[in-house]
Amino acid sequence: MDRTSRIYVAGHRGLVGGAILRRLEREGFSNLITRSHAELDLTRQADVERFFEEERPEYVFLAAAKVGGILANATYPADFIRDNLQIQTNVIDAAYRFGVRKLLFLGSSCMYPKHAPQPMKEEHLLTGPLEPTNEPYAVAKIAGIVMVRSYRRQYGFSGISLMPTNLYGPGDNFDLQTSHVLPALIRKFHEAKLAGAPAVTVWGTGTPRREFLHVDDLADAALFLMERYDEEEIVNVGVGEDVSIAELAEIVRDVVGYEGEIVYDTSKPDGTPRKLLDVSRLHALGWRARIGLREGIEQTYRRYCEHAG
Ligand code: GFB
Repeated sequence: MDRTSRIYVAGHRGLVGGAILRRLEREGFSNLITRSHAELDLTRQADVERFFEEERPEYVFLAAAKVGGILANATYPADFIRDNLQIQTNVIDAAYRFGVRKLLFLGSSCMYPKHAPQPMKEEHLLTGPLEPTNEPYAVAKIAGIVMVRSYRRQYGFSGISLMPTNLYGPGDNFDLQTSHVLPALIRKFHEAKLAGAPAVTVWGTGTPRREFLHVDDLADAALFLMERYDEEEIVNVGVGEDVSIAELAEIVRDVVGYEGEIVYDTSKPDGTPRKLLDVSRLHALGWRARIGLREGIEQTYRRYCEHAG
C-alpha cells in the first residue's frame, strides 16, 4: 500500500475497524473509503457490488461483522450466522470481482475447538467440536477463512486471514447484555463506584481464562501483515498470555478504584474454559504486541470516563 492507495475499511465504526481507520489516518493514508451501515448494508449483495464497482478500492480491511459477547451469541444465533455469512461472502466476492489487490479478513479465537490444546496453534482449526455458546458465529467465521483460501487457490486472489484473540479498547461496546467481559466489567465497576453499590456481579465462576489484546495492537498487526504477509495460512494475533476472569475483575476493580465486593452469578455461562493463542508464527514474522493488560485497561477506562460523562 502507498499513501494514495484506495483503501476500504469495512466496519470503520466498530472496535476493530475504528482502530484500523485511526491508524491508517495517523500513518498519512489519504485515500480512505468508509461507509456507515446506514449508507451501505453489507448483507445486500447488489448494493455491495454497486459500491465496489463505483469506488474500486485497491485494498480492503474486512472488519465489519455481527459481534457480541457470550450472552448475545447464545441469544441471537440466527442473526450471528446469517449476518456474518452474508457480510463476508458479499465483500470477499465483490473484492475479487472488482479487482481489489489485497483483502484482509478477521476471524476470531472462538473458532478453535472448545478443548483445543493450549496454547492453540493455527493447525488446531477444525480438529474438534466448537464451544456451543458461539458455534453459529464460529461456523460463519470458519466459512470466511475457507472462502478466502478458496479464492486464493481458484482465482489467485490475494486474501489473508488473521485470527485475533479477545479484543478490547476505545470504541468498544459497553452494553451490559451484548458486550464482551472487559468492557462490561469496566462499566459495572464504574457505575457501582458512582452509586456506592456494595457489590459487583461477575458472570460465571471466574475460573475461565482469557487472553486480551488491545485493539490498537491489533490494528498495528493488521497493517504489518497487509504489507508483509501474503500466504494462505491463517495467522494468530495475540499477546501470548492469559488471565482468569477473577484476576481480570480484580485488575478492573483496582483501575476503577471500586472498594466493594465481587460476587459471582454462576447461573450465567462460563463458555470456553480457555482460549490462549500460540503466537509463534506471528512472532517469527517479526511482530509482537506492545500494550500490557493493565496499561490497556487504564487507557480504556480513561477514554470511557471521557465519554460516559
Ligand atoms: O467476553 P465474553 O462475553 O466472551 O465472556 P467469550 C468471557 C468470560 O467472561 C465468560 C465471563 O466466562 C463470561 O461468563 N463474564 C463475567 C462476563 N462477567 C461478564 C459480563 O459481565 N459480561 C460478559 N460478556 N462476560 C466470545 C464469543 O466468547 O469471544 C464471541 O462469544 C467472540 O463470539 C469473542 O468470539 C471474542 O470470550 O466467552
